[in-house]
Amino acid sequence: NFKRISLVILPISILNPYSYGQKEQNKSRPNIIHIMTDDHSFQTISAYGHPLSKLAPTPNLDRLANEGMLFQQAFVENSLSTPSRACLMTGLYSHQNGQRQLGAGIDSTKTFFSELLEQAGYQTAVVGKWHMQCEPKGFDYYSVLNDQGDYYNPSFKTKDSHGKYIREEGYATNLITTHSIDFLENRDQNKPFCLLVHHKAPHRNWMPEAKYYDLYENTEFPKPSTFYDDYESRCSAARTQDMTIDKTMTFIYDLKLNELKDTPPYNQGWSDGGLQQAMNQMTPKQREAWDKSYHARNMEFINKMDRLSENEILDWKFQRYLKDYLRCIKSIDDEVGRLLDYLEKENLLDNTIIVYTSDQGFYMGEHGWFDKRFMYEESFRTPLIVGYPKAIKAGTKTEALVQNIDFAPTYLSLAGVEKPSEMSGVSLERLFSGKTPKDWRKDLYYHYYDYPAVHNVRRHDGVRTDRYKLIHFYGKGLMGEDQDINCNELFDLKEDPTELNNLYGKRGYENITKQLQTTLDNYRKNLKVDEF
Ligand code: SGN
Ligand code: CA
Repeated sequence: NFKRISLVILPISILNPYSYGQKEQNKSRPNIIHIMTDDHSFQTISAYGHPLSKLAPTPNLDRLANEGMLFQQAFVENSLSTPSRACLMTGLYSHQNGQRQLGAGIDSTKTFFSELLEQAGYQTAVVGKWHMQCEPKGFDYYSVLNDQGDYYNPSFKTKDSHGKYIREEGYATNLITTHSIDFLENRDQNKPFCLLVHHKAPHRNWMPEAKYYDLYENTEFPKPSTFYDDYESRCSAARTQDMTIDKTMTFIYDLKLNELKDTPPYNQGWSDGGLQQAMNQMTPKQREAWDKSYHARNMEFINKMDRLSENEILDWKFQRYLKDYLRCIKSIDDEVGRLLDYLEKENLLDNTIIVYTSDQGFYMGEHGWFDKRFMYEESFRTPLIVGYPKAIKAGTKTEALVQNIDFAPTYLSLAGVEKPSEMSGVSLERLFSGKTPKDWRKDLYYHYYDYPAVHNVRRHDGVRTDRYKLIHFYGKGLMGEDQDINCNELFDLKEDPTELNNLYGKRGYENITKQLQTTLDNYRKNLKVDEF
């Protein structure tokens, strides 16, 4: 062991100004905590100031933002779970790391930043959702969920469980936090650590924790201004998706009307068995608590359902969706608070960088939708809050364009490890002062590939600058009535922040279109993108 450590430490001590011994060096290298939720929209974090979050505040996330830095233009490269996780681990775009689609692809021969940190003497761990179709790589400790994981009594696989998933009693958000704190309690205190806390919540089907079943029950959440979008002026992709609250969201699985489980046509949805399965997995006590809150209100709606107009039903669906989603967020916020309190108690806050983000954004009814995938703002963007008192002043905000391929380079540079030359992302450390360097990137590249697939979102790539966005939808129509598509959208985000007005091909936009097309062409060429 000694041999391995000394071999690897040598080049680092050359890079590192603190060459006065391993122990001292470990004190100066920061600990890293990367908290990543699943599908958390920036609209539902009060630090971002969206009207929704005023009704459902997130005090602990706000505390992190107030004491640290709020990124107001943070994005993903491919708005989906496993692709986003592959970007995180490798610092590479999807076509470079292989994970283009949800269900397959990761090129596990690519270097994960966790491997480099481990080699550099960090103690590394991942807890919660891993999801990629490869074993966690570069971790001293892991405790990961089976695939998407379950909200109630989920199963975890650890390094010691020999490939077996073992069920644990409790609620996912709490268990993931508890395992994270357990790792910290039992860590080797002579080493810096890097801990990835990957929550399952608030992923579909948004099952809250018992103490919050009744929270927001009397709150009326405002609908976004684009809720009744008719997709006029957009490419056909916006119309042919399958992710509306109106048509796609199901009464049983998504909206928890378990009482309809034997009632056609409500019980014909492909996913509705999912609620049964989740409820069967509850202990009798958990089940009792669930029914105590949900049964009466479910019946109240079911009994009047036939008399309600389509619009009234849609209103009810929206409110039920928002309530359950935001209840899940409340637990996330509590548990981030619990972790922060632990770090404070252990005097770890000063020398730990704490990052809060999501694997992508989510639609809270914008354009009539839930889910993600599109390059439109709500799913392209992701929340990003960074606390790091050593380098970041309290209350800093930045508008710099950043992307999830930047995490790996950031963590490596914080640890004093040189970034492998093939990594596409760049370290965010240069932004911590709050000033954006003149040579910071001026645009971002996006590419979504998961079609044909659930939710029926067409393949597309595109670029975004501070102000404009160009999207190109492409590919053969392979589902239902889908046509082959080759269609562009251009948005002026300053004049049209909700992206309703496609300016592509309109008079007066020739120059900006040309500029953006050149930027897009350059990305495709330089990154060797092989389909578009
Ligand atoms: C599941 C969900 C989808 C969701 C994908 C991807 N269906 O398939 O609604 O888009 O995950 O989500 S469900 O019926 O199983 O809930 S991701 O966050 O993992 O990318
Ligand atoms: Ca996700």
